[in-house]
Amino acid sequence: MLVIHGVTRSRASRLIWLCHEIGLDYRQEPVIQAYRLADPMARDAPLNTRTPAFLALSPAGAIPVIEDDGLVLSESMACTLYLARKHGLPLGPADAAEDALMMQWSFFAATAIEPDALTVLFLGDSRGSEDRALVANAAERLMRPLQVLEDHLSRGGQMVGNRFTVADINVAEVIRYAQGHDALMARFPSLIAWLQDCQKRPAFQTMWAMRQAEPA
Ligand SMILES: N[C@@H](CCC(=O)N[C@@H](CS)C(=O)NCC(=O)O)C(=O)O
Repeated sequence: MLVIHGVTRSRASRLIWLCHEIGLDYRQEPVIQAYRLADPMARDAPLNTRTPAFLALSPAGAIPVIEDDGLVLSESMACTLYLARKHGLPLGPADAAEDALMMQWSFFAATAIEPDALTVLFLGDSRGSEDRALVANAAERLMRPLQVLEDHLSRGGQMVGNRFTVADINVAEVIRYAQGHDALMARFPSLIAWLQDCQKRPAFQTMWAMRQAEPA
């Protein structure tokens, strides 16, 4: 059976959402981020990203990691793209061209959007003037890539193939990090409508309930 290492309050959320879309059985090992623990090396510390047994699986010390039929794989989007391709339509690609487009949009989200979107997520509620400047700069840099998504979604409605796919999951989970910045998101009506549709899906709701059930 597929094993997902990582708590749901992490990028493992992408994999969990995908598994529930596909109806794929999995076992979750709740490895937690070391930075969320006071002493990750303490004897009674929960399994975390600095635990030697986990580092043996993932030398980079990052979640999520999957084990599937002897394959050990890290990088959340490599995992979602692999699982979607393995389990096929409709979440996975119909052909090489769709596969390429799914990778294109996933890499675009991970490289052009995710770092600044995470700044918005982590510092968005901060009152400090330095943090507010960082958020303002991040929001400014996000304008261009978000406009690319806005233009794309206003033409087709979905990321790839006029249907909901792994590309929607990968991109939606990145955009979620910036979703709380109302002034930014209000500029992109097609993007926000698409995101809301993605998040209404039962599989997303299942993943979200799992996340909320975990300690913050
Ligand atoms: N690009 C990687 C990033 C992985 C990553 O940074 N994961 C975070 C949690 S979402 C982590 O494990 N941090 C561990 C730590 O800082 O201790 C991916 O998409 O999987």
